[in-house]
Amino acid sequence: MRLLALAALLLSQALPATTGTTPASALPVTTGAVSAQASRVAVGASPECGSRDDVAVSFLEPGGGVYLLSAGRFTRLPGPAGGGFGTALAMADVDGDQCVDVVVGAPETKVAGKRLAGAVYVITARGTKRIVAPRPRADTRFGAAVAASGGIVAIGAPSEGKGGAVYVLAGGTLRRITQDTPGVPGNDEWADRFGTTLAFGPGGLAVGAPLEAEDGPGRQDRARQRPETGAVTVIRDVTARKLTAARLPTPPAFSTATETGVRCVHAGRSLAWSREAGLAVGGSNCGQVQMYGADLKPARTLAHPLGPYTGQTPRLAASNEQIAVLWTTPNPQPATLQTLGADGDRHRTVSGVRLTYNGTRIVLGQFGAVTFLDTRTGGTETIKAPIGGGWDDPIAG
Ligand SMILES: [Ca+2]
Ligand SMILES: [Ca+2]
Ligand SMILES: [Ca+2]
Repeated sequence: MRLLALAALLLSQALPATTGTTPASALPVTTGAVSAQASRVAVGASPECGSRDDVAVSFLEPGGGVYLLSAGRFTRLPGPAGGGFGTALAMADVDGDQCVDVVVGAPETKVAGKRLAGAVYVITARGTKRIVAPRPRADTRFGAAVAASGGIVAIGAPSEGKGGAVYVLAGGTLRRITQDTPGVPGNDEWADRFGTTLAFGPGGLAVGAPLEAEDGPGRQDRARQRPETGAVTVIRDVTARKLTAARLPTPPAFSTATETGVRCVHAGRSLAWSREAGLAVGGSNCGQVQMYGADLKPARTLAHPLGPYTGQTPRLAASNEQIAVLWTTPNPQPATLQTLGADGDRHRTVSGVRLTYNGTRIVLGQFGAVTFLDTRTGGTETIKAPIGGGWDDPIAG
């Protein structure tokens, strides 16, 4: 992965407002400047971008912020204080300059007087672009999830409207997608939380709706009696004029209770999608992850090596070649890291609560430190965080 030049982040210039034609299904992007304090510095030629691997780490405590960890050093990224800035993170080359950019969700941001309307910041070498919903509304939590692939940014607003929405930023336009959008299966029902999780992969964009109830066709807005099975929808091409999408088959353990009486709920609470290793869907309450193949049919089911820990949602990450599952316990340390790749499964005992891939390394975030694990050699390197941080701060690489 070619990565963002550290110095480039210190630019405070905002990008010009995006212009261009607006398809009928799209809405114009709202832009605005972020109050970055740093002055302009020489960026130099773009070869700097590819010289080292960077990771974005959030510290959600008051006075925290989002930091770029580059060559063992943390540098704070420009951004507002508060507003949940850093609740969600993604890294990709959004503006196409060959340097990886950082996408930061701030779902608690007040926008136009609307509390918890939410905002997303795209931080590039040229500056920062702020994105908000075209019609900001209170309590929608725009930016609670973000994902990025190439020049496309997906933004979850899981509390918007009835069942939640996903916005797709591509080519300067912002497109709103719900379960009622033509081509998307299912119904936009109350509190589905569509857009809670997002993952781009070889087959499109996977969207988690972990509070979806498995209650048959039609709307069940008023009589919600079925368990919250959760659902994952794959939208094949989010830029297509007419969308096509499929809902993943419900994992078996989410439809019926196991012999111990445990039933999984909230499929799609965690998501990761690898080009080679498949699509991984995590739920709650039973310690299971369901894998899906390239055909989106169920493949393997993975189980927590220490048993069905109630309340623990397996954390997931993907590289092109591997899926990583972080099985946590209530303790909360240590955890078991399971990796799935062409050379089979591996289990390792680690300290970590969040994880991401950075090339062939897995990056584990925990209280006060970040650990790099080389998946080929098993070697680790732990770097102390600049501030204490919390147990569950987001990380992206
Ligand atoms: Ca870029
Ligand atoms: Ca639904
Ligand atoms: Ca339903």
